[in-house]
Amino acid sequence: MTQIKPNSRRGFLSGAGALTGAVVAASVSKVAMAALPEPVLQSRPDTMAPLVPQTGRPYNPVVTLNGWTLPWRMNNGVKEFHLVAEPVVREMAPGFKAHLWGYNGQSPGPTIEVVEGDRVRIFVTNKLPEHTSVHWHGQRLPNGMDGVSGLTQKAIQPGKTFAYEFVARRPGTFMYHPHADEMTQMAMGMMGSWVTHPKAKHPLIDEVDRDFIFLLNAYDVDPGAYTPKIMTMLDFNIWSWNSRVFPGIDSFNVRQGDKVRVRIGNLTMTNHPMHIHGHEFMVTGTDGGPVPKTARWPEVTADVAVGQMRQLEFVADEEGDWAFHCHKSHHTMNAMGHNVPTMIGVDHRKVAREITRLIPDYMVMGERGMADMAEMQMPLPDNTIPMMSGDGPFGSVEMGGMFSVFKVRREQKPGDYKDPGWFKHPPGTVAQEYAASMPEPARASPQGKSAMPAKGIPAREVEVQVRKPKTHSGH
Ligand SMILES: [Cu+2]
Repeated sequence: MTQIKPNSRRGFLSGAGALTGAVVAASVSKVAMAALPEPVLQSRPDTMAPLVPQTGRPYNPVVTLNGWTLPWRMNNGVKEFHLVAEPVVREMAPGFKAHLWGYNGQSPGPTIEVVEGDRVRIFVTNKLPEHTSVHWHGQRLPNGMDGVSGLTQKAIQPGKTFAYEFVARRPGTFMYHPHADEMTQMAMGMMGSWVTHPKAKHPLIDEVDRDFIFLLNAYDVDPGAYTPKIMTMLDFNIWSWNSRVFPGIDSFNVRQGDKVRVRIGNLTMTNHPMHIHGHEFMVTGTDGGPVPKTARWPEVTADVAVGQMRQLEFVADEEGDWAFHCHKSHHTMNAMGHNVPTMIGVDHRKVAREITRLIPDYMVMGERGMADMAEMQMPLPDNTIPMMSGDGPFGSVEMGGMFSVFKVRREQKPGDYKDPGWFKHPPGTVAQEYAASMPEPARASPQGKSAMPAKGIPAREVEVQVRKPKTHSGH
């Protein structure tokens, strides 16, 4: 077994726990596997404790959102990792499991963390039903280690193990994914994060108190189904962070005053404007390297385009529960049909009565907006996550998908990643119903009481109705 050592800060994440033991597939030759580092598998989707390095150069480890870091074996100065590409069952939220492909028991695969200058050897065993390869996105490496099947190497056939070896030359934020039948394999969840820590103090890479990493990914899973549709190009319905959706995504729990870094990579088919509440951040780096200080500017939303990575950094100096989400409102929703007409303002009681004669369970949706949907417990097919859910201290949050919360607390201990629960707002600091009597508002009068007198124009109400032109097929 490799050095999976629970470190001194264990137990601080909800469910932080043991990495499960190694399993070697029967389809892969036992003799061939004997010399390899035993693959470490993970069966749970919880955010695991950061893996404090036991060998090699020290560094401040990252925390993988709803994920974990892969332990390594030191072999004559080379860090050896073992990735196993295989079908996995991923709990995307409590009550919703997807049959994906991933690495070492999970999708995404484990995060790989190394130090600038490390020589790295990664064994990749293929337990998928088809060939694969691994591309090390963003790395400087010998061309033959780049992982593009057909171009720089032969594909890894089922049952075979390949070795990749290179020196991690550039510090920064990277990812890995197949470069073989990519459309299928990424739509099925094959991807993982990679961090190369600087070997010494770096003028453009600050030391931080909390360092989080995750990938944006998307799936198209029919309600009640378990396997994503791989032919979908744009109309995905499950928008996830590290193959989890709200309310299944863990919160980012930090201490007030902490310097926080969030590393985000995008392997979906569209861009995601990532937005934080209550704070401003700087984009301090991309998968191309650290951003020069003179080229940084403050933002509260940073777009992460397809195939890009961004490092957001800020000082978490405002206490509270701060939303952190993709700003595309459809990406903070879970699976549901999009072909629902807008019913706001339509009184369809009469027509509903008619329909109920034919379909007894017919339900009217959305005549006052869609917010009711969050609280309404509609019967759903098995293995389906509601469109929006998640109860906060004041009611339903009416969100799904790419949404989580930064919990900034004064009393959070350094290095403690435990969920502190909901924020207790100081008295008098929560928006609430205004109960006092309201003064008569001052309004402009057409009679010109306070402003310029209107000359000879009688006051009358004008209502404008906007109607969309009718569209017919063929026009
Ligand atoms: Cu988005």
